[in-house]
Amino acid sequence: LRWLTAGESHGPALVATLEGLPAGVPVTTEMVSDALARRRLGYGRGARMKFEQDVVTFLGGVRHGLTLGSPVAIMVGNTEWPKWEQVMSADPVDPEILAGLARNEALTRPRPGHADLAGMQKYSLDEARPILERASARETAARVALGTVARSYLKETCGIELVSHVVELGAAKAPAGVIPVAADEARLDEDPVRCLDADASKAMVAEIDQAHKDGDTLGGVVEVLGYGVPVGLGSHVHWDRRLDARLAAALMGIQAIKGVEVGDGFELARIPGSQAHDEIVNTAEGVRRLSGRSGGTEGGLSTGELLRVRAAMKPIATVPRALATIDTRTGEAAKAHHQRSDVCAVPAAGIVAEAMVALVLADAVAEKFGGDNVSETRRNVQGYLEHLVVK
Ligand code: EPS
Repeated sequence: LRWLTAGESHGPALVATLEGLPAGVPVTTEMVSDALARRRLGYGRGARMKFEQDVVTFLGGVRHGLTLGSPVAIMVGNTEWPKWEQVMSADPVDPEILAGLARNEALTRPRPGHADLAGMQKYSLDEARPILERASARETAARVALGTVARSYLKETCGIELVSHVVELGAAKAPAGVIPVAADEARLDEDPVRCLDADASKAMVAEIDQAHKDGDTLGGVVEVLGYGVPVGLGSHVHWDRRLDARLAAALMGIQAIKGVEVGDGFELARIPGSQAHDEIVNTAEGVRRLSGRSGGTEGGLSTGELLRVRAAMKPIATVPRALATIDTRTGEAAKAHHQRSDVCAVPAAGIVAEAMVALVLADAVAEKFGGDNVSETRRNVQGYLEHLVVK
């Protein structure tokens, strides 16, 4: 698969293209809109989430609800655009008009934790606007749009289902061992922080309320679970073909993610080998692992067990109680610029993480099973599973 997104946070739209999926994958505007609405959920988001809408338009690759096998192109319009039409205009704008716009004020007090300063230095810019517009997590809307197509492909060809939940938010933690199934999705989406445990959810909401009062922001940890992932996606033969490496890169590529774990991750480093691995047994349903510590990958290959990955998000870097920085015009000490921000976007990060996992798995499924129509891919999956040397 090949996929790309383009677009700035306050530009007219985000666009995303995805190439390499077969014909016959069910996808509709409604499916993508619903996925984008899920990304906007979550307690602690800022004002923009309330008034902006994600307007979805398919520009190519889909006809009458099914992919054509040609590149899929999706546009997600920013309803905020009219306010930014001049500031973010592609064509030159009269400098006198720009000078009169408060919105166009040069951003010369780079925010610690953002791409602002290093971006200005690298791209030789005298203000941070051109950097933060693209670095913004607004771009994740485009990834969620593509993730919807990838998910539908996974479900149609392999019966794979993904679900995500919040396991930590600030200092609040969900109890260990709470593992949602796909049928829990509606319940998770109804929870303000997408956490299954009611007490932990309350504690997380209280964390966000406190951070809001303190003029602060919060991060957390999300977990994505993949049900029905067949054995043998990815490969042990080379580092960049390893499924765990591909998942880690994809999750780390989400804005503000600073850590990734596969299965029990860092915890495995702290226990002896006799307790760290998943022993193999034969059961009535065939060969199985007795536990799920590996997160469903061994040696860079999927094992056929539950896929389980986690991503740690740092607190939003636009902190209302602004952090120390410099004014790049004068070099003098200053407070970082702040217009508005989310207190916490961890619940949304779970939805984005689902999309990234879906895109990685779709890539691995397409690579292993090929096919130009979903029915052909499905036959290839079934034939492979029927002929496994050990079942
Ligand atoms: C973002 C800052 C906020 C968020 C935005 C991401 O936007 P603004 O600065 O315009 O208030 O609302 O997220 C989205 C618009 C979105 O759709 O997720 C940032 O700097 O990353």
